[in-house]
Amino acid sequence: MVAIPDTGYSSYDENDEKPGFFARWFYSTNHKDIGTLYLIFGIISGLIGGFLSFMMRMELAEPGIQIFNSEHQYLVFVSMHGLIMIFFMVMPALIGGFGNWFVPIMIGAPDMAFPRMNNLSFWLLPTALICLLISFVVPGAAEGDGFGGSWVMYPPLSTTGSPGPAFDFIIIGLLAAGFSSIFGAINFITTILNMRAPGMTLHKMPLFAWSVLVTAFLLLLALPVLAAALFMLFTDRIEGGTGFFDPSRGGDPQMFQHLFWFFGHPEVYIMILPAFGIVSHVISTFSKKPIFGYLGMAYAMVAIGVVGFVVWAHHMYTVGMDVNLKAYFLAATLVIAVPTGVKIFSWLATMWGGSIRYTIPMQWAIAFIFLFVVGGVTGVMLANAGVDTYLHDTYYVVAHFHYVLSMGAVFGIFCGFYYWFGKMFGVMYNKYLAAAHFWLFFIGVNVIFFPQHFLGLNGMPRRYIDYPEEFELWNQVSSVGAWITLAGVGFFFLMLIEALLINRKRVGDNYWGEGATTLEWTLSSPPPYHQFNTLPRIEESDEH
Ligand code: HAS
Ligand code: CU
Repeated sequence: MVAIPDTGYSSYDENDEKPGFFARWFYSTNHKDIGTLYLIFGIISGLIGGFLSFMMRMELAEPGIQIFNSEHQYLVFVSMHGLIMIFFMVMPALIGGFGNWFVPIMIGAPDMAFPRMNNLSFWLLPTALICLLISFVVPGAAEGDGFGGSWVMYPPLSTTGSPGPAFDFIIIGLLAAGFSSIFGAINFITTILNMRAPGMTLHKMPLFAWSVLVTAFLLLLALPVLAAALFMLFTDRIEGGTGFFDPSRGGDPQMFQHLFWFFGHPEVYIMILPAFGIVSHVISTFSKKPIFGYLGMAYAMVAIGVVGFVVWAHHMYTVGMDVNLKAYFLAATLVIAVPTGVKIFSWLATMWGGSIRYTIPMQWAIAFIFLFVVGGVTGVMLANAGVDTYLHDTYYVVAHFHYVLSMGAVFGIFCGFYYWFGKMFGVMYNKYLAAAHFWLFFIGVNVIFFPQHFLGLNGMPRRYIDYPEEFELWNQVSSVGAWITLAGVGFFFLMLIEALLINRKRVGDNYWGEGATTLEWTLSSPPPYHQFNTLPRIEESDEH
């Protein structure tokens, strides 16, 4: 990585004109404003998605049906929780939020390459979310409103199984969200490949910018496949339309699963790679050491991205595929543990012998490493086709992916948020409120999801509103975890209110001190509205 150059990059430009409120936030072309919009949007979606999951946990706190009107309604909540958390919370926060805010600054660019397309990328998302929310209240199945076929949207649940407009709204919403991401990916790739400051070679570029570059390529290659699959569902659903996935008309429902997971597996790395990038910065800053194995870290992400495209059928071991094909997908999937291991051990090596400070972002980063490894090794277990025949569609899978998402991607988001909070908003949070948020959240999510491993191993299937009494204990524990997590979320909002509205304690440019060495720390906190006027020159440095 580079040493901080002395360039006058941070000089505040008096003539820097900000547009009025409406133009600033609605016609916005400024990468920092758009980043802020994405973060606010992510928080709102997180509240909606979180509410849905809390209701599910309350329903499952005891056997029987207590909260929901019907099984279908429960399945609608499951489906919408998944879709909203993935497309409207994690992706907007990590890529749209932090990506927009910090990639241009870190590579020394004046803004994103296509600022107006950036505005379009953002505003497609609220549009998409509204479509999804409409689907809640319009007919979706014989049993009631909404779509209950889960985020994977397999036919025939999503074709003949979901008559009525609810699922059509989901298709339109996801197409809009998909185009938003494709435009964003084009923007990031162009910006990073063409607009780096003089001297900022790819091999000096900070790891967060690397992570967004790799993620953008995954988005660009994976999302069109999802768009195609959704469009095929759309035409299959039309009366007298196509029969791509309908055996009675020469189609094949399994084909949809291939298309979906060709997108779906890269999608899970889309959600984790930017978190890897953030954690690398935080670990390095608070160990006061350059990241261990910088180039290995960058190319490990490239390797995860490439191999991530050829493992998709590990989600489909139970469809009756040929044993040799299973053996191939098994082996390919295991290979991903290698570059991921490179990352884990490089973070540990960065901390090793470092001068470690347990700040709030560092706590999130260390917790991230621990929890991601737990989620990663259960993934390796599931990758074994024989084992997965037993565990597929049980709570074991639910535990796996929440360890890598609710505790991987989401911890990455909070890690970045607390790291850059002062930089983005110019004020510092109260560290006791932030610590309460961290500990309640950390304990809460573990209490929710660790027992789900036991439930899964004992054979409790996922996507059911009710269960036999033998599963009661761990379900109760899991639901208690939901309350603890909710308390943690409460402290998150207290922290926000205290920092942004009440105390407004100003911070300096480089408030983490030595150790924080990427370009955003040469700018004032918050940075000038535009960094058009002075481009930094990146000095040669062999530190890494
Ligand atoms: Fe996964 C299902 C396998 C990573 C997300 N995953 C899901 C689903 C989601 C998801 C959302 O092969 C459910 C989708 C649905 O709704 O049906 N996953 C893996 C593997 C990895 C992995 C091998 N997943 C992720 C990440 C996600 C994510 C990252 C999001 C952020 N996953 C699966 C499989 C299924 C699956 C099956 C389908 C199951 C089914 O039946 O439906 C790897 O990328 C993880 C690598 C990380 C590590 C930890 C650090 C590495 C170290 C190096 C040494 C470790 C070794 C392993 C040598 C491995 C420290 C030792 C092994 C031991 C058992 C001790
Ligand atoms: Cu996968």
